[in-house]
Amino acid sequence: MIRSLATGVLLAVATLVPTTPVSAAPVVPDAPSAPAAETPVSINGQLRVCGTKLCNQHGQPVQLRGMSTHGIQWYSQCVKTASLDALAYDWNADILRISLYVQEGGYETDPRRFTDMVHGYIEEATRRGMYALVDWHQLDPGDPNYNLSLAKTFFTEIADRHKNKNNIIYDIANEPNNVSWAGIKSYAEQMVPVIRAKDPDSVIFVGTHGWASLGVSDGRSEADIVNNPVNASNLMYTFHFYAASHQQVYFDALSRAADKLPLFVTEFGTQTYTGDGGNDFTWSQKYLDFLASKKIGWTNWNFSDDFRSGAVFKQNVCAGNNFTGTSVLKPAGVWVRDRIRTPDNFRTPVG
Ligand code: IDC
Repeated sequence: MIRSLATGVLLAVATLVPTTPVSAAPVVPDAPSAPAAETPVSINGQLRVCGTKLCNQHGQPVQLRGMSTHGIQWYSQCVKTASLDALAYDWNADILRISLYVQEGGYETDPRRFTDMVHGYIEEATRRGMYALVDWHQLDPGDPNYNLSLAKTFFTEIADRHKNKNNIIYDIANEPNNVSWAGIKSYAEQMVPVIRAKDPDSVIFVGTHGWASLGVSDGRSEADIVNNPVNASNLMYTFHFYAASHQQVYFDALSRAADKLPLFVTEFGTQTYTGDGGNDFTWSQKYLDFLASKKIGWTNWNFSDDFRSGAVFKQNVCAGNNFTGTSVLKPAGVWVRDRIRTPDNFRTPVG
């Protein structure tokens, strides 16, 4: 990623950060005399959808790369000062996906508490110059309309509180399943105006049918969306893949859709769709090369120390305060950290 360094002072700050004992203080001192270090948000500013791409404040397509939290009702211990410092300054991530489950002990059990957690994580991402992707992680039941009134309440408050920030992206449905594309479209057309009433220039994501497979897992395809898109601007459709399970079939859908629909990969794993099992780094690399070539952004599942192979940290790492380097990582974590760390080319216009 960037944080290209304009001065020796900034170079010193940046080189020290990963090895300095973690503190709660902002890494970049708030000193008006010193130029601010560059961050993904300071370079790119407010994003907007332009054609099928996500563009920065200068109208240039950008690819954002980062991590998704695990469900914050389970793994909030992995989302703290030291781990977020590692994500921003050691992994050099551009974006943090904040995964708010609705069911399974999530939002519906205590809306106030979970909304406040999301507010807090947004502030932490913002402080570190990362984009904050607010993920309404509906999953079971799969029809997002089931949670419509909860979603309206939640997003109204989130959008109202953070409308003056330039780094918020709203994902209104993680993985719709057992619901038709028409049902998702109807949900989206009710939710988009709710968010835009508070935050008019925001980018909004919506999950696609068949667990964000562009319909493939339902025996459908991206044609459902292409022929009947959500009636809203500044909107992207999400696609998820788990490389060891999905291989060629999902890859083909992704490649067909990439030039037709604005896409963002809000979840992927190098293993199977259980988030566990062996890694298929060959297929994973093939997907990531394709996403890079199309400047399609992604967040990997997930930034936790869950026992599964797709949780990047070894078990019990989150109990401590050391999250930097590779010794704390499982193989999937080592692999994805390397791929997030490769430099961004935010300043390189594409044709
Ligand atoms: C998994 C979690 C696991 C949890 C399960 C059910 O890793 O701890 O018990 O969800 O909630 C998805 C989902 C995501 C899944 C992930 C891995 O969006 O919630 O996480 N996955 O199975 N889609 C495809 C894979």
